[in-house]
Formats: sequence, C-alpha cells, structure tokens
Amino acid sequence: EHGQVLTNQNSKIPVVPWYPRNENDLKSLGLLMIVDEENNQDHPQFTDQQYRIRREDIAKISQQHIFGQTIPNIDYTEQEEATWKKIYQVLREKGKSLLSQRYLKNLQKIENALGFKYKIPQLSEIDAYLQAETGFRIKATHGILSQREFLNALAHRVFCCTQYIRHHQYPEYSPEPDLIHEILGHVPLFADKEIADLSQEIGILSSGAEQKDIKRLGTLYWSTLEFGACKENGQIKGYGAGIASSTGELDNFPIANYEKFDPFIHADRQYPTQIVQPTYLYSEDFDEVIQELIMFGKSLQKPFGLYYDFIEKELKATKII
Ligand code: TIH
Ligand code: FE2
Repeated sequence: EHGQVLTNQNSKIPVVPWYPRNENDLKSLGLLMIVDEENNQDHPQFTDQQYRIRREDIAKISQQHIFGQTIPNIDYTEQEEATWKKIYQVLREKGKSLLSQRYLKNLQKIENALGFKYKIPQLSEIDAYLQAETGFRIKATHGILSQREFLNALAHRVFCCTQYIRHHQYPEYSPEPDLIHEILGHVPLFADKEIADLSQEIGILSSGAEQKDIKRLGTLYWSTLEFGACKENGQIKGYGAGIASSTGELDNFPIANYEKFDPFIHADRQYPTQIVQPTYLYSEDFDEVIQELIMFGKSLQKPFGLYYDFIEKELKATKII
C-alpha cells in the first residue's frame, strides 16, 4: 500500500504500487486484458459478430507485440481501407475550422510524410516517425488498458496504441479507442515536442501513485489531451485527440458547453465515455494548460520524487520525503 513504510536494515523505504522503471519492465506492458463494463451495447462495434472476430484477430497480434521488438504489420482488408479513407476525408474537412492550428500543423506534416490520404499507415511507420520527431515509441495494444498502465508507459515516452479500426457502418464515433483515434487524434500531439514532454511529465507523476491520484491524473488527461480546447485568436478550438478523431464530436463541439479548465476543480469531475462530451474544458492558450498541470502535479503527495534518466533510460528516485 502506498505510504506504508517498511523498516529494512535501519533504512526506511516507502512502498508504492509497482511501476515500470526501465526498458526491461516495459516488456510486461499490455498483458492485462481490461473488460469495459460501460459498453454501449447498441453500437455495431459490440453487436456485429463478424466484426468482433476480426477485431479479436488483430487484438491477438497487437497483444503479442513485446515492447522494443518490431511492431507487427496488419494486412488491412479492402473494407477497412475504405473506412479509413472515408472517415479521414470527412475528419480533415470538418477539422479545419474547429481544431487548433497547433494540432493541424503537426497533422499536416505527418500526413504528407506517410501518405495518410491513400492508405492506413502501419504502427511501425508511426513509431519510426515519432522516434525521430520527439523520441516517443509505440507499444501495440489490444484495446483499452488500465489508466495506470497507459499513464505509467508515458513516463518512458511510450504510447500504448491500438491497431484495429472502428466499425464501417458507424465511423462517426467509436466508443473505444481504435487506430483512427490513435493516429489522427494522439499521434499529431505526441509529434509535438512540448506536448510529448508534458505527456511524459504526467506519466512520471503517475508512476507509483496511489489509486486516487491515478484516477485524478486520468481525468485530467481526459480533460486536456483527450478532449481539451484552447483559445486561438479569441476563438475556442479543440486540440484533444478524441475531438480530432470523431466527426460526431466535431459536430457536437460548436453546440456544446464550455468551461474554463482548472485542474484543481476538474481532477475529480465525472465525464461520459460512450457518448459525445456535453462540456469541453478550455484554456487561454496551450502554455496555460502546461503550467496548470505542472502546478497541480506539485500538489500531489508522493513519498519520493522521480525523474527520467535519458541516458540510462530509467526512472530514478530523487528525495525521499
Ligand atoms: N470517441 C472517440 C472517437 O470516436 O474517435 C474515441 C475515443 C476517445 C476516448 C475514448 S474512446
Ligand atoms: Fe485516447
């Protein structure tokens, strides 16, 4: 249990929940299967048996990927390629006026480099691109992970990323993360140096954190990098991955409620995960998001500080409080 203190040969070692410390520990990422009980049972993604079977096949391949080894390529079907092309075009069109310039610039760069317009990119290509841009790396995963696992991986600049695509009959909104969400939502953000650094900071805060703080960090991640907005020339624009990857969310965005983001207030809020967001939280600009999250991070109680050693690729403890 967090905060418990063991006495070991006259030195006091605080015991905290397990977290990956080094490259070797990362090999156990994504082994746990999470069953989401909040599933929206009406969505074709859950009711179409043929779709479920295909999704399971891809999930198995993704789950077998061991972090650090080559990411397996998926042989996408014509139907899957068609879903990608169709939704990609619509998202691109709708996103232009509603999404932040910062996100759009990063997307433009990668879509040209990898030819998003023509085919589904493989995670191995995304991984190489991100490594060169910001040092982020990918672990292919079957589906939703626990908040702890997803956040802990970020501390090592590792993005746990799905490889299957949403249902062709309802591409507007996926109730679970799929590759459209990951690639059009998260990847342009991880390709941005400052956002990559912020993501790693959140990951470091989550490492060894007690469950109530994991939940708060998960909620803040949701409020910002998943569904956050910020002002640009006086207008509120979306930058979160979940807005950018869903035409349902983009249609909802201009008619939804907005509230000024404050991590000290919003770390404990409730939010829906199976329907579009009723309220988006906005900041004055992206610097404000970073500053506020860092301030909030300093308020969390942990028995020791952690930093990432880029040479040894390892999380190291600083002071024991
Ligand atoms: N709802 C998003 C989409 O349709 O792209 C995907 C998700 C974001 C967060 C959880 S599921
Ligand atoms: Fe996401």
